[in-house]
Amino acid sequence: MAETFANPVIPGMHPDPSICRVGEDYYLACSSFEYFPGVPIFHSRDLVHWTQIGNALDRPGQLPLPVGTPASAGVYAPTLRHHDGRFWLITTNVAPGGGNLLVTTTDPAGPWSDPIPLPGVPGIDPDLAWDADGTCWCTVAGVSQLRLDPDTGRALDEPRRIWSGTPDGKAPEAPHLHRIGEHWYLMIAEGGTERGHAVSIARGPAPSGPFEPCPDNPVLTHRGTDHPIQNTGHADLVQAVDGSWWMVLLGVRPRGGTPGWHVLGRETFLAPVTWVDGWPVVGELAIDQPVPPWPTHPVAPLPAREDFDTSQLAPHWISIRRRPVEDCTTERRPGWLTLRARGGSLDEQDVTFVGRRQQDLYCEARVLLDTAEGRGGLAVRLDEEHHYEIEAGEGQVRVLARVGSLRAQAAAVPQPDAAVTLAVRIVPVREPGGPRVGPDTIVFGLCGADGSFTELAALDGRYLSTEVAGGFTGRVIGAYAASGTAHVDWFDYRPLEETA
Ligand code: 6LW
Repeated sequence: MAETFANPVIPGMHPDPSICRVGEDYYLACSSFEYFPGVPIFHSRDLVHWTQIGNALDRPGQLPLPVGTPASAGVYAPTLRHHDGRFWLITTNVAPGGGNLLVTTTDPAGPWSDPIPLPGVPGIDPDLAWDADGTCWCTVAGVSQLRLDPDTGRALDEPRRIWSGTPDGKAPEAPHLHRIGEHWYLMIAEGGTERGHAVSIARGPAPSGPFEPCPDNPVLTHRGTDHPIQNTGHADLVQAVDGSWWMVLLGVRPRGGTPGWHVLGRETFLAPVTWVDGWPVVGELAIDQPVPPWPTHPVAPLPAREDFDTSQLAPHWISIRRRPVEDCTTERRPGWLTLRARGGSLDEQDVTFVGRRQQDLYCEARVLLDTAEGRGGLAVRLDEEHHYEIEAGEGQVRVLARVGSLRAQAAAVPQPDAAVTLAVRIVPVREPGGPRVGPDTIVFGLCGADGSFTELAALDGRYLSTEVAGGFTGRVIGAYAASGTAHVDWFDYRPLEETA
Protein backbone atom coordinates (compact mmCIF):
# COMPACT_ATOMS: atom_id res chain seq x y z
CA MET A 1 0.00 0.00 0.00
CA ALA A 2 1.64 3.24 -1.10
CA GLU A 3 2.24 5.70 1.67
CA THR A 4 -0.07 8.71 1.42
CA PHE A 5 -0.04 12.32 2.54
CA ALA A 6 -2.98 14.49 3.55
CA ASN A 7 -4.15 17.10 1.07
CA PRO A 8 -4.34 20.07 1.46
CA VAL A 9 -0.59 20.36 1.94
CA ILE A 10 -1.16 23.85 3.38
CA PRO A 11 -4.52 23.80 5.18
CA GLY A 12 -6.50 26.86 6.15
CA MET A 13 -6.89 30.13 4.29
CA HIS A 14 -3.93 29.81 1.88
CA PRO A 15 -5.34 30.48 -1.61
CA ASP A 16 -3.84 31.35 -4.98
CA PRO A 17 -0.58 29.41 -4.39
CA SER A 18 2.45 30.29 -6.53
CA ILE A 19 5.54 28.08 -6.36
CA CYS A 20 9.16 28.01 -7.47
CA ARG A 21 12.15 25.76 -6.89
CA VAL A 22 15.77 26.75 -6.22
CA GLY A 23 18.03 23.70 -6.19
CA GLU A 24 16.40 21.27 -3.77
CA ASP A 25 14.28 23.90 -2.03
CA TYR A 26 10.68 24.76 -2.89
CA TYR A 27 9.11 28.09 -2.02
CA LEU A 28 5.41 29.03 -2.14
CA ALA A 29 3.40 32.24 -1.66
CA CYS A 30 -0.33 32.79 -1.08
CA SER A 31 -2.85 35.64 -0.99
CA SER A 32 -3.66 37.29 2.34
CA PHE A 33 -6.41 39.90 1.64
CA GLU A 34 -7.15 42.33 4.49
CA TYR A 35 -4.78 40.66 6.93
CA PHE A 36 -1.39 42.02 7.99
CA PRO A 37 1.37 40.94 7.52
CA GLY A 38 0.64 39.96 3.93
CA VAL A 39 1.69 37.23 1.51
CA PRO A 40 2.82 34.27 3.66
CA ILE A 41 5.97 32.59 2.31
CA PHE A 42 6.46 28.84 2.80
CA HIS A 43 9.42 26.48 2.35
CA SER A 44 9.53 22.75 1.67
CA ARG A 45 12.05 20.08 0.70
CA ASP A 46 9.47 17.55 -0.53
CA LEU A 47 6.38 19.51 -1.78
CA VAL A 48 4.33 17.82 0.94
CA HIS A 49 5.57 19.31 4.24
CA TRP A 50 5.68 23.10 4.41
CA THR A 51 6.92 25.61 6.98
CA GLN A 52 5.96 29.28 6.94
CA ILE A 53 9.28 31.17 6.95
CA GLY A 54 7.90 34.70 6.83
CA ASN A 55 5.65 37.15 5.02
CA ALA A 56 6.77 39.16 2.00
CA LEU A 57 4.86 42.30 3.11
CA ASP A 58 5.60 42.53 6.86
CA ARG A 59 6.24 46.26 7.22
CA PRO A 60 3.32 48.73 7.36
CA GLY A 61 5.01 50.81 4.64
CA GLN A 62 4.90 47.82 2.27
CA LEU A 63 1.20 47.15 2.71
CA PRO A 64 -1.21 50.06 3.19
CA LEU A 65 -4.54 48.53 4.23
CA PRO A 66 -6.39 51.64 5.43
CA VAL A 67 -9.81 51.58 7.09
CA GLY A 68 -12.12 51.49 4.09
CA THR A 69 -10.38 48.44 2.62
CA PRO A 70 -13.29 45.97 2.41
CA ALA A 71 -13.05 42.43 3.78
CA SER A 72 -11.63 40.11 1.08
CA ALA A 73 -9.95 43.08 -0.60
CA GLY A 74 -6.29 43.83 0.11
CA VAL A 75 -3.72 41.39 -1.21
CA TYR A 76 -4.93 39.23 -4.08
CA ALA A 77 -2.97 36.57 -5.94
CA PRO A 78 0.84 36.67 -5.96
CA THR A 79 3.37 35.13 -8.32
CA LEU A 80 6.68 33.98 -6.82
CA ARG A 81 9.66 33.41 -9.11
CA HIS A 82 13.46 33.06 -8.84
CA HIS A 83 15.58 34.68 -11.55
CA ASP A 84 19.19 35.72 -11.81
CA GLY A 85 19.94 34.93 -8.14
CA ARG A 86 16.99 36.85 -6.70
CA PHE A 87 13.44 36.05 -5.63
CA TRP A 88 10.74 38.19 -7.23
CA LEU A 89 7.16 38.48 -5.98
CA ILE A 90 4.48 40.37 -7.85
CA THR A 91 0.96 40.88 -6.51
CA THR A 92 -1.98 43.28 -6.26
CA ASN A 93 -3.05 45.31 -3.24
CA VAL A 94 -6.75 45.91 -3.92
CA ALA A 95 -7.05 48.77 -1.43
CA PRO A 96 -7.23 52.57 -1.47
CA GLY A 97 -3.70 53.64 -2.42
CA GLY A 98 -2.82 50.11 -3.53
CA GLY A 99 -2.31 48.64 -7.00
CA ASN A 100 0.10 46.16 -8.55
CA LEU A 101 3.49 45.94 -6.86
CA LEU A 102 6.74 44.03 -7.05
CA VAL A 103 9.13 43.14 -4.21
CA THR A 104 12.43 41.30 -4.39
CA THR A 105 14.98 39.71 -2.07
CA THR A 106 17.87 37.26 -1.93
CA ASP A 107 16.40 35.66 1.22
CA PRO A 108 12.75 34.53 0.88
CA ALA A 109 12.42 34.55 4.69
CA GLY A 110 12.88 38.30 4.36
CA PRO A 111 13.34 41.13 4.53
CA TRP A 112 11.83 41.83 1.13
CA SER A 113 12.38 45.14 -0.61
CA ASP A 114 10.07 48.10 -0.44
CA PRO A 115 7.38 47.72 -3.10
CA ILE A 116 8.24 48.73 -6.64
CA PRO A 117 4.99 50.27 -7.95
CA LEU A 118 3.77 48.98 -11.33
CA PRO A 119 1.55 51.78 -12.66
CA GLY A 120 1.55 50.37 -16.18
CA VAL A 121 0.40 46.90 -15.13
CA PRO A 122 -3.40 46.64 -15.25
CA GLY A 123 -5.78 44.21 -13.53
CA ILE A 124 -5.09 41.45 -11.04
CA ASP A 125 -3.18 38.17 -10.84
CA PRO A 126 0.09 39.45 -12.31
CA ASP A 127 2.64 36.85 -13.41
CA LEU A 128 6.34 37.19 -14.20
CA ALA A 129 8.41 35.15 -16.67
CA TRP A 130 11.81 35.77 -18.23
CA ASP A 131 12.86 34.59 -21.69
CA ALA A 132 16.33 33.52 -22.72
CA ASP A 133 17.42 37.04 -23.60
CA GLY A 134 16.39 38.35 -20.19
CA THR A 135 13.18 40.07 -21.27
CA CYS A 136 10.65 40.07 -18.40
CA TRP A 137 7.09 39.30 -19.47
CA CYS A 138 4.23 40.34 -17.16
CA THR A 139 0.91 38.59 -17.80
CA VAL A 140 -2.32 39.55 -16.02
CA ALA A 141 -5.91 38.32 -15.74
CA GLY A 142 -7.91 38.82 -18.87
CA VAL A 143 -5.46 37.53 -20.28
CA SER A 144 -3.19 40.41 -21.27
CA GLN A 145 0.57 40.84 -21.35
CA LEU A 146 3.29 43.46 -21.49
CA ARG A 147 7.03 43.60 -21.13
CA LEU A 148 8.32 45.01 -17.86
CA ASP A 149 11.54 46.39 -16.42
CA PRO A 150 11.47 44.62 -13.03
CA ASP A 151 14.17 46.85 -11.58
CA THR A 152 12.15 50.02 -12.04
CA GLY A 153 8.61 48.68 -12.49
CA ARG A 154 8.35 50.52 -15.81
CA ALA A 155 6.04 49.02 -18.43
CA LEU A 156 7.93 48.70 -21.74
CA ASP A 157 4.81 48.48 -23.90
CA GLU A 158 1.03 48.62 -23.77
CA PRO A 159 -0.85 45.52 -22.55
CA ARG A 160 -1.92 43.18 -25.36
CA ARG A 161 -4.69 40.56 -25.09
CA ILE A 162 -3.00 37.20 -25.69
CA TRP A 163 -5.76 34.70 -24.78
CA SER A 164 -9.36 34.84 -23.58
CA GLY A 165 -9.55 31.30 -22.27
CA THR A 166 -11.83 28.57 -23.56
CA PRO A 167 -15.18 29.24 -25.24
CA ASP A 168 -17.23 27.88 -22.31
CA GLY A 169 -14.96 29.39 -19.68
CA LYS A 170 -15.43 32.79 -18.06
CA ALA A 171 -13.25 35.13 -16.02
CA PRO A 172 -9.87 34.00 -17.42
CA GLU A 173 -7.40 34.82 -14.62
CA ALA A 174 -4.46 33.53 -12.58
CA PRO A 175 -2.15 33.34 -15.64
CA HIS A 176 1.21 31.63 -15.21
CA LEU A 177 3.69 31.40 -18.11
CA HIS A 178 6.24 28.59 -18.14
CA ARG A 179 8.91 27.66 -20.74
CA ILE A 180 8.81 23.83 -20.87
CA GLY A 181 10.74 22.05 -23.60
CA GLU A 182 10.12 23.69 -26.98
CA HIS A 183 6.90 25.42 -25.92
CA TRP A 184 5.78 28.36 -23.84
CA TYR A 185 2.78 27.25 -21.77
CA LEU A 186 0.16 29.71 -20.56
CA MET A 187 -1.90 28.21 -17.75
CA ILE A 188 -4.98 30.04 -16.43
CA ALA A 189 -7.93 29.66 -14.10
CA GLU A 190 -11.41 30.22 -15.45
CA GLY A 191 -15.03 29.73 -14.36
CA GLY A 192 -14.73 31.84 -11.23
CA THR A 193 -13.30 30.68 -7.91
CA GLU A 194 -16.52 28.96 -6.78
CA ARG A 195 -17.93 25.58 -7.80
CA GLY A 196 -17.29 26.22 -11.52
CA HIS A 197 -13.56 26.80 -11.10
CA ALA A 198 -11.19 25.14 -13.58
CA VAL A 199 -7.63 25.11 -14.90
CA SER A 200 -7.01 25.51 -18.64
CA ILE A 201 -3.80 25.73 -20.63
CA ALA A 202 -2.50 26.80 -24.04
CA ARG A 203 0.94 26.72 -25.63
CA GLY A 204 2.88 28.72 -28.19
CA PRO A 205 6.31 29.25 -29.73
CA ALA A 206 7.08 32.42 -27.83
CA PRO A 207 6.15 34.02 -24.48
CA SER A 208 3.83 36.33 -26.39
CA GLY A 209 2.16 33.47 -28.28
CA PRO A 210 0.30 32.91 -30.47
CA PHE A 211 -1.28 30.34 -28.16
CA GLU A 212 -2.98 27.11 -29.15
CA PRO A 213 -5.45 25.83 -26.50
CA CYS A 214 -5.04 22.33 -25.19
CA PRO A 215 -7.59 20.06 -26.91
CA ASP A 216 -8.50 18.57 -23.52
CA ASN A 217 -9.23 21.80 -21.64
CA PRO A 218 -10.00 22.15 -18.80
CA VAL A 219 -7.03 20.06 -17.68
CA LEU A 220 -8.48 20.13 -14.15
CA THR A 221 -11.90 20.82 -12.71
CA HIS A 222 -14.20 19.24 -10.13
CA ARG A 223 -17.27 21.15 -11.28
CA GLY A 224 -20.37 19.01 -11.61
CA THR A 225 -19.01 16.37 -9.26
CA ASP A 226 -19.47 15.55 -5.58
CA HIS A 227 -15.73 15.31 -5.11
CA PRO A 228 -14.72 16.16 -1.50
CA ILE A 229 -12.37 18.81 -2.93
CA GLN A 230 -14.26 21.51 -4.83
CA ASN A 231 -13.59 24.92 -6.45
CA THR A 232 -10.29 23.52 -7.79
CA GLY A 233 -8.37 26.11 -9.78
CA HIS A 234 -5.79 28.90 -9.63
CA ALA A 235 -2.88 26.54 -10.18
CA ASP A 236 0.88 26.85 -10.65
CA LEU A 237 3.40 24.32 -11.96
CA VAL A 238 6.81 23.28 -10.68
CA GLN A 239 9.38 20.76 -11.91
CA ALA A 240 10.67 18.65 -9.02
CA VAL A 241 14.30 17.82 -8.40
CA ASP A 242 13.80 14.41 -10.08
CA GLY A 243 12.42 16.02 -13.24
CA SER A 244 8.77 15.17 -12.54
CA TRP A 245 6.10 17.86 -12.69
CA TRP A 246 3.65 18.88 -10.01
CA MET A 247 0.77 21.31 -9.65
CA VAL A 248 -0.21 23.35 -6.61
CA LEU A 249 -3.74 24.73 -6.71
CA LEU A 250 -6.49 26.08 -4.53
CA GLY A 251 -9.49 24.04 -3.47
CA VAL A 252 -12.11 23.89 -0.71
CA ARG A 253 -13.48 21.11 1.49
CA PRO A 254 -17.28 21.68 1.76
CA ARG A 255 -18.98 19.57 4.44
CA GLY A 256 -22.29 18.87 6.10
CA GLY A 257 -24.83 18.46 3.38
CA THR A 258 -25.71 20.08 0.04
CA PRO A 259 -24.21 22.35 -1.19
CA GLY A 260 -21.91 21.88 1.74
CA TRP A 261 -20.23 24.66 3.66
CA HIS A 262 -16.51 25.36 3.63
CA VAL A 263 -15.12 27.27 6.59
CA LEU A 264 -11.32 27.15 6.22
CA GLY A 265 -11.28 29.24 3.06
CA ARG A 266 -9.51 28.10 -0.09
CA GLU A 267 -6.54 25.87 0.78
CA THR A 268 -3.40 24.77 -1.10
CA PHE A 269 -3.49 21.27 -2.61
CA LEU A 270 -0.82 19.24 -4.49
CA ALA A 271 -1.35 17.00 -7.52
CA PRO A 272 1.01 15.16 -9.88
CA VAL A 273 1.28 16.10 -13.55
CA THR A 274 2.46 14.01 -16.48
CA TRP A 275 2.94 15.12 -20.09
CA VAL A 276 1.21 13.42 -23.04
CA ASP A 277 1.78 14.72 -26.58
CA GLY A 278 3.21 17.91 -25.11
CA TRP A 279 0.16 18.59 -22.95
CA PRO A 280 -0.13 18.27 -19.15
CA VAL A 281 -2.34 15.57 -17.69
CA VAL A 282 -3.19 16.20 -14.03
CA GLY A 283 -3.12 13.03 -11.98
CA GLU A 284 -5.21 12.06 -9.01
CA LEU A 285 -6.18 14.90 -6.67
CA ALA A 286 -7.38 13.32 -3.43
CA ILE A 287 -7.59 14.01 0.27
CA ASP A 288 -5.28 11.02 0.83
CA GLN A 289 -2.71 11.39 -1.93
CA PRO A 290 0.12 8.97 -2.76
CA VAL A 291 3.40 10.48 -1.62
CA PRO A 292 5.87 11.62 -4.29
CA PRO A 293 8.61 9.13 -5.17
CA TRP A 294 11.31 10.63 -2.97
CA PRO A 295 12.18 10.76 0.74
CA THR A 296 9.81 13.02 2.65
CA HIS A 297 11.07 15.73 5.00
CA PRO A 298 8.46 16.11 7.77
CA VAL A 299 8.49 19.44 9.62
CA ALA A 300 7.49 20.31 13.19
CA PRO A 301 3.87 21.47 13.54
CA LEU A 302 3.22 24.93 14.92
CA PRO A 303 3.53 24.92 18.72
CA ALA A 304 0.22 24.29 20.48
CA ARG A 305 0.96 27.08 22.92
CA GLU A 306 2.12 30.62 22.16
CA ASP A 307 3.46 32.22 25.32
CA PHE A 308 4.24 35.62 23.77
CA ASP A 309 7.67 35.57 25.38
CA THR A 310 9.31 37.25 22.39
CA SER A 311 8.79 40.73 21.02
CA GLN A 312 8.51 39.43 17.43
CA LEU A 313 5.34 37.44 16.82
CA ALA A 314 5.78 34.27 14.76
CA PRO A 315 4.89 34.80 11.07
CA HIS A 316 1.57 32.93 11.22
CA TRP A 317 0.03 35.54 13.58
CA ILE A 318 -2.08 38.03 11.67
CA SER A 319 -4.01 41.21 12.44
CA ILE A 320 -6.81 42.96 10.61
CA ARG A 321 -5.49 45.59 8.22
CA ARG A 322 -2.61 46.75 10.40
CA ARG A 323 -0.68 45.93 13.56
CA PRO A 324 1.10 49.05 14.80
CA VAL A 325 3.15 47.99 17.76
CA GLU A 326 1.38 50.35 20.13
CA ASP A 327 -1.84 48.37 19.71
CA CYS A 328 -0.42 44.85 19.92
CA THR A 329 2.80 44.58 21.86
CA THR A 330 4.68 42.25 24.20
CA GLU A 331 6.77 45.18 25.45
CA ARG A 332 4.18 46.56 27.89
CA ARG A 333 4.03 43.40 30.06
CA PRO A 334 6.84 40.91 29.32
CA GLY A 335 5.46 37.44 28.66
CA TRP A 336 2.05 38.85 27.79
CA LEU A 337 0.58 40.19 24.55
CA THR A 338 -1.00 43.55 25.33
CA LEU A 339 -3.93 44.45 23.10
CA ARG A 340 -4.91 48.12 23.33
CA ALA A 341 -8.36 48.70 21.83
CA ARG A 342 -8.43 51.19 18.95
CA GLY A 343 -12.04 51.87 19.79
CA GLY A 344 -13.43 49.40 17.28
CA SER A 345 -15.30 46.20 18.00
CA LEU A 346 -15.19 43.13 15.78
CA ASP A 347 -17.91 44.87 13.75
CA GLU A 348 -15.39 47.60 12.89
CA GLN A 349 -12.59 47.56 10.35
CA ASP A 350 -9.86 48.60 12.80
CA VAL A 351 -10.44 46.27 15.72
CA THR A 352 -7.30 45.33 17.66
CA PHE A 353 -7.03 41.62 16.89
CA VAL A 354 -4.25 39.04 16.69
CA GLY A 355 -5.11 35.59 15.41
CA ARG A 356 -4.15 32.60 13.33
CA ARG A 357 -5.90 30.82 10.50
CA GLN A 358 -8.12 27.90 11.51
CA GLN A 359 -6.27 25.05 9.85
CA ASP A 360 -8.11 22.01 11.20
CA LEU A 361 -11.70 21.00 10.55
CA TYR A 362 -12.10 20.40 14.30
CA CYS A 363 -9.97 22.24 16.85
CA GLU A 364 -9.87 24.02 20.18
CA ALA A 365 -8.42 27.39 21.13
CA ARG A 366 -7.94 28.76 24.64
CA VAL A 367 -6.59 32.11 25.86
CA LEU A 368 -5.76 33.34 29.34
CA LEU A 369 -6.94 36.95 29.30
CA ASP A 370 -6.52 39.65 31.96
CA THR A 371 -9.36 42.15 31.55
CA ALA A 372 -8.71 44.26 34.64
CA GLU A 373 -8.10 47.26 32.35
CA GLY A 374 -10.81 46.71 29.76
CA ARG A 375 -12.82 44.19 27.74
CA GLY A 376 -11.57 41.59 25.32
CA GLY A 377 -12.16 38.12 24.10
CA LEU A 378 -11.61 35.13 21.84
CA ALA A 379 -13.22 35.26 18.40
CA VAL A 380 -13.85 33.05 15.38
CA ARG A 381 -13.94 35.56 12.51
CA LEU A 382 -14.73 35.53 8.82
CA ASP A 383 -15.27 39.27 8.43
CA GLU A 384 -16.84 42.27 10.18
CA GLU A 385 -20.33 40.84 9.60
CA HIS A 386 -19.69 37.18 10.37
CA HIS A 387 -18.05 36.41 13.69
CA TYR A 388 -18.76 34.58 16.96
CA GLU A 389 -16.91 35.45 20.15
CA ILE A 390 -16.68 34.99 23.90
CA GLU A 391 -15.92 38.32 25.56
CA ALA A 392 -14.93 39.12 29.15
CA GLY A 393 -14.65 42.35 31.10
CA GLU A 394 -16.51 44.63 33.50
CA GLY A 395 -17.52 41.60 35.57
CA GLN A 396 -19.33 39.68 32.83
CA VAL A 397 -18.52 36.93 30.33
CA ARG A 398 -20.76 36.95 27.25
CA VAL A 399 -21.03 34.84 24.11
CA LEU A 400 -21.90 37.06 21.16
CA ALA A 401 -22.72 36.36 17.55
CA ARG A 402 -23.04 38.45 14.43
CA VAL A 403 -24.35 37.07 11.13
CA GLY A 404 -25.03 39.82 8.62
CA SER A 405 -27.47 42.29 10.14
CA LEU A 406 -28.36 39.87 12.98
CA ARG A 407 -26.67 40.17 16.35
CA ALA A 408 -27.30 37.95 19.35
CA GLN A 409 -26.08 37.40 22.87
CA ALA A 410 -26.07 33.65 23.32
CA ALA A 411 -24.95 33.60 26.97
CA ALA A 412 -23.99 35.91 29.83
CA VAL A 413 -22.54 34.88 33.20
CA PRO A 414 -20.68 36.68 35.99
CA GLN A 415 -16.95 36.86 35.39
CA PRO A 416 -15.21 34.76 38.04
CA ASP A 417 -12.00 36.81 38.03
CA ALA A 418 -10.30 39.59 36.06
CA ALA A 419 -7.93 36.96 34.67
CA VAL A 420 -10.04 34.34 32.92
CA THR A 421 -9.41 31.47 30.53
CA LEU A 422 -11.78 31.61 27.56
CA ALA A 423 -12.18 28.71 25.12
CA VAL A 424 -13.77 27.76 21.82
CA ARG A 425 -14.15 24.18 20.63
CA ILE A 426 -15.04 23.53 17.00
CA VAL A 427 -16.60 20.06 16.92
CA PRO A 428 -18.76 17.94 14.62
CA VAL A 429 -22.39 18.94 14.22
CA ARG A 430 -24.55 17.95 17.17
CA GLU A 431 -27.71 16.49 15.72
CA PRO A 432 -29.42 14.03 18.04
CA GLY A 433 -30.48 11.40 15.55
CA GLY A 434 -31.09 13.89 12.76
CA PRO A 435 -29.13 14.28 9.53
CA ARG A 436 -25.79 15.97 9.84
CA VAL A 437 -26.43 19.47 8.55
CA GLY A 438 -23.71 22.02 8.49
CA PRO A 439 -19.93 21.80 8.77
CA ASP A 440 -19.51 21.94 12.54
CA THR A 441 -20.67 23.30 15.88
CA ILE A 442 -18.81 26.18 17.52
CA VAL A 443 -18.91 25.81 21.32
CA PHE A 444 -17.76 28.59 23.66
CA GLY A 445 -16.99 28.15 27.34
CA LEU A 446 -14.90 28.99 30.37
CA CYS A 447 -11.97 26.91 31.60
CA GLY A 448 -11.18 26.18 35.21
CA ALA A 449 -7.72 26.26 36.75
CA ASP A 450 -7.83 22.48 36.47
CA GLY A 451 -8.30 22.73 32.68
CA SER A 452 -11.98 21.82 32.91
CA PHE A 453 -14.31 23.24 30.24
CA THR A 454 -17.72 24.66 31.14
CA GLU A 455 -19.89 25.19 28.09
CA LEU A 456 -21.74 28.51 27.79
CA ALA A 457 -23.15 28.35 24.26
CA ALA A 458 -23.07 26.18 21.11
CA LEU A 459 -23.54 27.93 17.75
CA ASP A 460 -24.16 26.63 14.22
CA GLY A 461 -20.97 26.71 12.16
CA ARG A 462 -22.86 27.12 8.89
CA TYR A 463 -23.09 30.88 9.39
CA LEU A 464 -19.32 31.26 9.59
CA SER A 465 -18.79 29.72 6.17
CA THR A 466 -17.80 31.32 2.88
CA GLU A 467 -21.03 30.05 1.30
CA VAL A 468 -22.89 32.35 3.74
CA ALA A 469 -20.44 35.23 4.12
CA GLY A 470 -19.12 35.31 0.54
CA GLY A 471 -15.68 36.66 -0.15
CA PHE A 472 -12.31 34.99 -0.54
CA THR A 473 -11.20 34.27 3.01
CA GLY A 474 -11.68 31.61 5.67
CA ARG A 475 -11.98 31.54 9.44
CA VAL A 476 -9.34 33.18 11.63
CA ILE A 477 -9.33 32.49 15.39
CA GLY A 478 -7.84 35.18 17.59
CA ALA A 479 -7.81 37.39 20.66
CA TYR A 480 -9.08 40.96 20.54
CA ALA A 481 -9.56 44.05 22.67
CA ALA A 482 -13.01 45.64 22.58
CA SER A 483 -12.28 48.51 24.98
CA GLY A 484 -9.38 49.65 27.11
CA THR A 485 -6.57 47.11 27.32
CA ALA A 486 -6.67 43.34 27.45
CA HIS A 487 -3.55 41.31 28.22
CA VAL A 488 -3.11 37.79 26.81
CA ASP A 489 -0.80 35.49 28.78
CA TRP A 490 -0.95 32.59 26.35
CA PHE A 491 -2.89 31.31 23.35
CA ASP A 492 -3.43 27.56 22.84
CA TYR A 493 -4.56 26.03 19.53
CA ARG A 494 -4.80 22.32 18.98
CA PRO A 495 -6.56 20.05 16.49
CA LEU A 496 -9.38 17.82 17.74
CA GLU A 497 -10.16 14.35 16.44
CA GLU A 498 -13.40 14.07 14.45
CA THR A 499 -14.86 12.13 17.34
CA ALA A 500 -14.35 15.16 19.61
C1 6LW B 1 -7.68 36.07 -7.27
C2 6LW B 1 -8.33 35.65 -8.54
C3 6LW B 1 -9.61 35.11 -8.03
O1 6LW B 1 -6.83 37.16 -7.45
O2 6LW B 1 -9.88 35.53 -6.79
O3 6LW B 1 -11.63 34.10 -8.27
C4 6LW B 1 -8.86 36.44 -6.40
N1 6LW B 1 -10.38 34.37 -8.69
O4 6LW B 1 -7.60 34.67 -9.26
C5 6LW B 1 -8.59 36.31 -4.95
O5 6LW B 1 -8.29 34.98 -4.61
